[in-house]
Amino acid sequence: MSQGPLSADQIESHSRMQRALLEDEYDALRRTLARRGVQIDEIKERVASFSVALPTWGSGRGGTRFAKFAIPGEPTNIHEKLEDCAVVQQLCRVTPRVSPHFPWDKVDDYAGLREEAAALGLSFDAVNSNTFQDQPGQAQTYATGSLSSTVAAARRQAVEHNIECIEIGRKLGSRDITVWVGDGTNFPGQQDLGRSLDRYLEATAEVYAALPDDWRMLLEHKLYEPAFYSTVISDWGTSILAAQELGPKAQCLVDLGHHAPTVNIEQIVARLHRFGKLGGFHFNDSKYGDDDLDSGSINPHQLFLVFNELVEAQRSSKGEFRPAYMIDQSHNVTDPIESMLASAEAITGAFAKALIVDRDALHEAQEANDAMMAFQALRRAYNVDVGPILAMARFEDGGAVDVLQAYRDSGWRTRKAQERKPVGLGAGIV
Ligand SMILES: [Mn+2]
Repeated sequence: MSQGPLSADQIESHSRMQRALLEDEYDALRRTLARRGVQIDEIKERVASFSVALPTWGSGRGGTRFAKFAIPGEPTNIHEKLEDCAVVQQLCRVTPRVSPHFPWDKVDDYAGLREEAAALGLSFDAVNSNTFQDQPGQAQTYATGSLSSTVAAARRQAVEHNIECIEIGRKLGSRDITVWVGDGTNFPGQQDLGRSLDRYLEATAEVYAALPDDWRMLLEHKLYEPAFYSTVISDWGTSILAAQELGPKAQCLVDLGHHAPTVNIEQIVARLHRFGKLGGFHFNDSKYGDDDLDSGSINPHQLFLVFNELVEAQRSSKGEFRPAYMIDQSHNVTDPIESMLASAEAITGAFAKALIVDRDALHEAQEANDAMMAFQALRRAYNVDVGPILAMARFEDGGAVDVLQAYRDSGWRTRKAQERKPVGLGAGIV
């Protein structure tokens, strides 16, 4: 195992104190689940092999467009972000990959960065391009859009940036590029709704043509923000049509928060899978129209229902089933490491609950049109406290039984506050 940033001895001694209680709870749950014909060790093994990527930008404090409140010791560059992601991985054991964002995470030596990550126990997941903001010295502005801009030179620049991200990703060992554009309009009539999509498709096809054979392009849709009247890739319908037109290496990425309120997102997962276009999922939560709150903090039941569809999708998968899972949220008021730890726990917990669902009972009730018993098959699994399964899987892999307490006791942030330079005042989204 690679050396994590925290003391392994300290984590182990921390977990040792809780071991007796954990074993007692795990055995009690073993008996409960066995009565339902569920073998707890099988669930634990599936949980142990589950993983979700961390976004490099998630390790820093985010903000709204009004303000960002930095905390002492937060990371200031990709090297420090990797360190913090490694702390999360060392404690929770389900986040072994990081998803970088360019140009935010640009360095001169990507082979070196890959080695640096490996030494911390991390590898790289999907690369993310950024054509939703201008960078210092950039020739063209994205004020009129990027891949769909009416300005040919801006489209060209956006295409070249995406191709550069693919090249960087190859050096980092990535196999996916996630493309989200902020393109859209704020006024009816501002742009032609048909022609803007044409321009997007034409430009994106050039990026698609640059994909290596074993790569995927993940199209991420978003209903609104930063554009407030229309966005070019607004919903899963537009996304799947674009992915179908681009080709088999283009798939759709569903961000939990990128839909109109009350949209049935688990159904979107099922639909995309049906047509072989489910490429990935970004986890977060929302209360109103945002996509920034911590996973499972507002609607854990929805998270469970999403995983119920993902488990169904995996069971009915015809080929390789490897959706790119990533946490994508903005940590505005917490220590980002704590939010990522708690979110990883919530996401893995929803997955574990979905695994506990009695699929035979569910499918039988569905076939018999027994609505109540079908619902109860889900409800019975949702009501299980899977905490001991997650903790046992972590513990057996050298992680912490109580991730938040172990993190706080490590004094990591206090130490980093003395070592790292202050981030300073700032504004803006993550
Ligand atoms: Mn996202």
